[in-house]
Amino acid sequence: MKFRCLLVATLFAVCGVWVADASKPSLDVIPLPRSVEQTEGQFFRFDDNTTVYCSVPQLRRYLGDYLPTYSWRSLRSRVEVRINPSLGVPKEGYVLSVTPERVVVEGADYAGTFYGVQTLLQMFPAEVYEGGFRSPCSIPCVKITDWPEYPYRGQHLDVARTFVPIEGVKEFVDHLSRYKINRLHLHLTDDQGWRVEIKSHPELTSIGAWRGGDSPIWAVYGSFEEKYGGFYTQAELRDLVAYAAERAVTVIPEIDLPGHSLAVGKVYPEVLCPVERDNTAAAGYDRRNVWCVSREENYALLDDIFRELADVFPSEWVHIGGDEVNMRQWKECPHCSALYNQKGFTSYAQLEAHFLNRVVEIVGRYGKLPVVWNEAINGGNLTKDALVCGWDGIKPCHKATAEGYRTVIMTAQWFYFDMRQSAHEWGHNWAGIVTAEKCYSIDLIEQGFSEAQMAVVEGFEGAFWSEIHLAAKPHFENYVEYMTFPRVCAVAEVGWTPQDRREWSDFSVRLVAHGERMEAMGISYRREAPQPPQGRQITPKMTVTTSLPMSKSEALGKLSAYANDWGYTSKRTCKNGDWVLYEFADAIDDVEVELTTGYRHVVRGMFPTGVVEVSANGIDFRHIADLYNGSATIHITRPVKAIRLRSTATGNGDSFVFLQHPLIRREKNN
Ligand code: TNX
Repeated sequence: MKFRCLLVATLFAVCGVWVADASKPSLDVIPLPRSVEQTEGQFFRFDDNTTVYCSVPQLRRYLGDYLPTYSWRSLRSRVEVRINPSLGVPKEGYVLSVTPERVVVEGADYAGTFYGVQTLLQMFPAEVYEGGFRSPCSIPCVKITDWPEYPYRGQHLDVARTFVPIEGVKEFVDHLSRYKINRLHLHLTDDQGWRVEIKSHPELTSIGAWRGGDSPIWAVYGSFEEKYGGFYTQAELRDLVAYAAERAVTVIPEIDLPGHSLAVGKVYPEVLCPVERDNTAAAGYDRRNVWCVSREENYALLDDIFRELADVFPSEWVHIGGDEVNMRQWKECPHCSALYNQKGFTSYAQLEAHFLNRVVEIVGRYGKLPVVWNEAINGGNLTKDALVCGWDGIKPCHKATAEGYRTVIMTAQWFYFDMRQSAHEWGHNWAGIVTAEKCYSIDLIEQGFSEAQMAVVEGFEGAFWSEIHLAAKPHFENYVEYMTFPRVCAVAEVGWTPQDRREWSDFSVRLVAHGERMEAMGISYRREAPQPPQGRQITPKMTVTTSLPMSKSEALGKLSAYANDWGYTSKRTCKNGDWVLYEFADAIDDVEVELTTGYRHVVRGMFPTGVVEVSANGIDFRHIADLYNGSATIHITRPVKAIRLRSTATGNGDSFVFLQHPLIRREKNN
C-alpha cells in the first residue's frame, strides 16, 4: 500500500498535478485560495468504488456530470458535499478537507458549496472536465478554507453588436463559473440591436433585433447586405437564469439608456427628440440615438420594458446604462431645453441624471436597484442607491468611490477584453494593449484609493464589447473565448484573492497548468501571441487622391507621405462609385499590399462593399479583389503603377469614411 502511494505520488509529481513537497502543498487552483494547510496523511484515492454523497439536489445534478453522485450515504461514499450555514466562514466561503479516509466539502451557502466543488475539481486531472477520469487518481491531503475578497466578480458580454445564441451564452457562463466568477453582465441593447423579447412591444425585436439588408437599422460593423441579428425569447432567458443560478452566477441585464439607443429610435422614432437633422453626410441615415427626456410617454414605455425584464431576471440589480450620451440632441430639443431651464440645471449631465433617476424610480417599482456607467454621476444628482461601473479610466472610479457610490472596477486599461493582447492581432487598442498580466496587475492601493474608497469597491469585471466580433468570427474558432480566456482568470483572482496573496509570477505558473484544463473544458483560449505579418514594410513614393471630400486639408498629403499611421476621415459617407487611388512614382512589384477602408482594427467607416483594381500603366485598371469588411490584402506579382479602391455601396451607417495609407510589404526572399 505504501509502495502504491509512493508510486502515485511520483506519478503525480511527474504529471505536475501534485508536487510531493512535504512542507508545502502546491496546488494550481485559480483563483488562489485564502488558506491551504497540509493535513495528516498524503493522499485520498479516488477509484471506481468511490461515490459522492451530496445533500444539495441542485448541486448533485451538476456534480453528477463529473463524479458518481448520490443523495444517500453508503459505505462507498467517502466524499461528502453539503451546505453548512454554521461553518463560520463568510458568504460564498467553503472548507474543503481531504484526509486519506474522506473528502468533505462544506459551504456557507449554495455558492460557497459550489466553489468548494470547483476547487475539488481543480485538484483532479484535467480529464475530469470531460466527464470523469479514466483511471484511479489521488488528491493530496489538505484543508482549504476559502472565501472571496470581493462580493462582485463579473464578466460583461455585449450581445447587442454581435448576437451570441443562447447556447453560447450558457456555455460561457459554465466556463466563467469554474473560476468563481459570479456575475454575468449582459449588454442586451445598443445602437445596433435590441436583443430581449418584450411581449408588450414585439416590434422591439421583430424590427429592432436586425440590422443591414432591408432593416431600418443600417449596419455599421459588418453585415451590410445581409440582414443580421437575433434575440432571446423570455423563455430562453429564464432558462439561462436558472442555468446560471445552478452555477452560482447572477445574470444582470442591461438596457443601455438614454444614449446608445439608435435601434429603439428606428423602431419607435417618437422616443427621440423632435429635432430636424441634416443627414446628407450620412447618405440620409438618421443617427440620432438618445431618448427624449421630456416626452412623458417614454417613461410609460420604459415601465413596460422594465416590468417584463424584472419578471425574467431575479437579480436585485438591473443595469440602466448612462454612458456616452450625445447631449447635443437635448440642447437642440425645444422640450428638453425648456425642462433644463425649468429645473435650473447648469449642465446637461444633470438632465441625464434626471432621466436616469426617473428610470431608477421605475426599476424600484419592480424591486430592483440600478447599475449605471460612470458618466451617470457627472451631474452630481444621481441617486446614491446606484452601483457604478467605472470604465473610462481609473479617475471615474476614484470619483465614484470618493462620492460613496458602490463601485465595480472595470477600467478599460485593465479590464476591457475587446482590447488587443499584442500589437498584431484583432482587437481595439484605444485603451492600449491589455494582457493577462496587465489585468492581473491592478492594485487599488497603488492606484491611490483610500480605505474609505476601497470599502465601497464591490469588485471587478472584465468587459467583452463586440463591434469586431462579427467580422472576427471567420478567423477564430470562438472569438469570445479567445478574447476572454485566460484574461478572465486574472479578473477572477483579482476579485477573489486578497491583494497580499496575489503575485503574477505565481499566478502565471498556475495559469500554464490550466491550459490543459481549459482545453478539457472545451475553451478555445488564447494560447500565445500570433505571428506578426511576415516581410519588410516599405514606403515607395506614392500619391493618394480620392473622390471623397476630406475633413482636414492636409489629409491626402500626409497619407501620400505615409506620415500618419492612424488615418483621416472624410466629410461624408461613401456613395456608389467613390474611389481612392494610390499612384506610385515607380511601379511596385513582388509585394503584399494590405488595403483598408475604415479603421484598421474596427470595421467602421469603411466601404462596406467594393472592389480593388490595379493598373500597370496608371490608365487601364483590372479587377483583382473584392473588399471584405472594407479591406483586402493583395499579392502583386507583376509591376503595378496604381491601385484603386472603388465603393459599390452607398452609405456605411456613418457620416464619414476613414482612409489610411496602404501597408506594403516586400515578401520573403526579396
Ligand atoms: C466604449 S464602455 C463603450 C462601448 C464600446 C467600447 C469599445 C462603454 C460604456 N461604452 O459602447 O463598445 O467603448 O471598447
